[in-house]
Amino acid sequence: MTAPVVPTRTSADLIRAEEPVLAHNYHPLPVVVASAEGAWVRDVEGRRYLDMLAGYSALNFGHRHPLLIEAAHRQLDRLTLTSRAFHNDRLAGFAERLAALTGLDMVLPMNTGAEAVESGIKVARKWAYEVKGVPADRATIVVAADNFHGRTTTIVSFSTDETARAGFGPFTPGFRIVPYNDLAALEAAVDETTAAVLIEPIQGEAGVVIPDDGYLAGVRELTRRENCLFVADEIQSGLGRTGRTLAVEHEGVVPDVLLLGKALGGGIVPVSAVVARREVLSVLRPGEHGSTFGGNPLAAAVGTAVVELLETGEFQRRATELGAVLRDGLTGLVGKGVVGFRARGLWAGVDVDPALGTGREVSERLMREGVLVKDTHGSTIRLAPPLTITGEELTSALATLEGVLRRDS
Ligand code: IF1
Repeated sequence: MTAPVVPTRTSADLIRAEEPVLAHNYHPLPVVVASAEGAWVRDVEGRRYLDMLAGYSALNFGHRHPLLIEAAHRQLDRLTLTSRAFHNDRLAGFAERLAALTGLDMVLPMNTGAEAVESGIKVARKWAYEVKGVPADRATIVVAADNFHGRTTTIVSFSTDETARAGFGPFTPGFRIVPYNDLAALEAAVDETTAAVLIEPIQGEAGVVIPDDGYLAGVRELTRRENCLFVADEIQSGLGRTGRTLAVEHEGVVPDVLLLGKALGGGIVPVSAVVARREVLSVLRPGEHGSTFGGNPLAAAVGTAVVELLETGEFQRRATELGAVLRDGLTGLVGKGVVGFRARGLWAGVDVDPALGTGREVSERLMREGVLVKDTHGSTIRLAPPLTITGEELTSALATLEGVLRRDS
């Protein structure tokens, strides 16, 4: 008795099938990806698209980088999970290589970016009570308006995006919000209760907002002077995206606490980490924090392979060199449908003339032309291709963008 031939469901079938059974917390573009390699994905019908989003920078090394897939396969055939109730033979190597890559001392391995942010908040508060001497439960953390640090209840407690907050209260106290890129406002908000300043070195979701030169150095100097922690959320800006291993390197700044995620897992498994000075992470003692999957051997094996890729400097160089192509291409589009852009390395927020459509409408037009991007807010689209993209692929994507922005399209 041969199994009945079930026709493979089309993209349209699969999109329809999701509707009654999948929570509607996203409004995806109408493309159903079935396979991918490098900077290219294919939908169910075999159509190819150039991926200019790269999983919001989780795919810095492209889809299924061979060295990362090999590391994953090798580990899958040996050991995948032990919990931290026992040691495993991959974690020490991962922590050593990641600490060395970042110039900091200790690693707290977690899974998602939000978990790294939450862990960073807990550690900063504990440091404030035990090291700085802030009275119990009085610690404050200063954050920037228009921030994006994840979706947990505590994290949206300090979001300024009503869509991310509405309906999820009551909220976690202890956070002060100041305008981004404003050192005077930051100075006014920091006082003897301040445990940390938590900021993105470049604000991703806000539309790739790059602070003035000197802002990050100013935050570093202020937090040192006021004896509070500089916590840099590099979950999206880090790991090669801006042309350096970390975006803070553009100002020669070393934070006290670094939050990493997304590309740290190579686009294969969720891997995140809090990396910090010894004095900070030493406040954690057994039983005070943890995670079932944090530091698991599969994550550590893939994370180690990611660090090895970054140690070569190849991806940082590519992001710098191709970032110049991106910047030049976007400069050429100003006045031709682009009203402005911000770019660093292979990362750009492109403000499209609203008369030509919303970011979503431009994203849909690009999709129909075989290029995948994601809008952020209003008429801004984000460009963040894999750092493995070729110059020809990047130039082709820019030409496609120029085409869809022509009024006649
Ligand atoms: C979604 C946005 C980007 C992040 C920074 C922490 C996290 C993120 C700087 C949390 C995650 C993701 C979340 C994802 C889409 C994407 C995103 F549009 F939501 F805002 F990239 F800009 N810090 N960003 O960018 O990491 O827990 O997701 O692993 O929620 O739709 P996570």
